[in-house]
Amino acid sequence: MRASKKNRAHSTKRKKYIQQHSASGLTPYDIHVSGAEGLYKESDISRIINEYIARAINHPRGKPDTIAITLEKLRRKPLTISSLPVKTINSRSRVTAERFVQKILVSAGISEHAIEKAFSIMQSPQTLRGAALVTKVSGSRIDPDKQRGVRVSRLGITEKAAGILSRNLAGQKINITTVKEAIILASKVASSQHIMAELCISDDPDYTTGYVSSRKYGYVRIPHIKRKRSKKGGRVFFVRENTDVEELIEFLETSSVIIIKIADCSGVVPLHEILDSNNK
Ligand code: PML
Repeated sequence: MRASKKNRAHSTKRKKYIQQHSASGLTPYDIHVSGAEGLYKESDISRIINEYIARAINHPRGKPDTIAITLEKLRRKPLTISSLPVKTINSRSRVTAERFVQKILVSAGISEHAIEKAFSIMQSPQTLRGAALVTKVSGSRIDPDKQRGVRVSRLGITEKAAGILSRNLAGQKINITTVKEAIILASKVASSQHIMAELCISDDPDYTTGYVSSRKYGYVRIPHIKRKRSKKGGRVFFVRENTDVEELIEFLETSSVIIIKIADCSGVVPLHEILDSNNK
């Protein structure tokens, strides 16, 4: 599901784009409101569509003008993976949150320059619909469509694994859709050998917890990573310098991946324990 609204500041450019391309679908001049993905059994489809529509209509980023829903039959069996272990760091302000992000990413092999680049992408007023790909040392942005980024698609979780994940998250009082979907996405992303780490800051103005994820340290939730009411945010995937971009985009956008096994979900963990954990 993709929900968007017209960007009134670009209405002339938007009209021109629609004339030249198509009347439906998203133009680069629309504002992203919300999106959701999943792999589901046929019998669950109508329930899920209703849930997605309710979510799009009630999103804190505003009322959408367009909600696009696409259904696709899977042609191949999905690749099966385990979820990343989940922990929360005890950041109490934006300053400590950014410092923790910096420390974890540097320990995961990301250069300070690449981290600065990631923060500057997320500060941009134009929220990306997808993720930016940034090389881990030189900090170059290498995804081809800078307005769109790369969309992680075709990802899901089995019913059994979803039940275990929900129970584990409930134990930490964080059993909400936002967290579950972020863990599923981060686990697919981390399963690519091209990607060293991910930084995510929600673009939801009411949601101020982000995360840093990697195979090395797992999914680390970072409270207070942004100011309340800010609509800025996004995702950056830090990739190896010699990444085959086409191959990576093909994996992220079109290979189906499903979580069948759930890793530990700890509560609040101090930075030194996270850095000592090294799951690799
Ligand atoms: C999003 O809005 O999709 C990002 C969600 C980040 C969730 C972080 C967490 O609380 O674990």
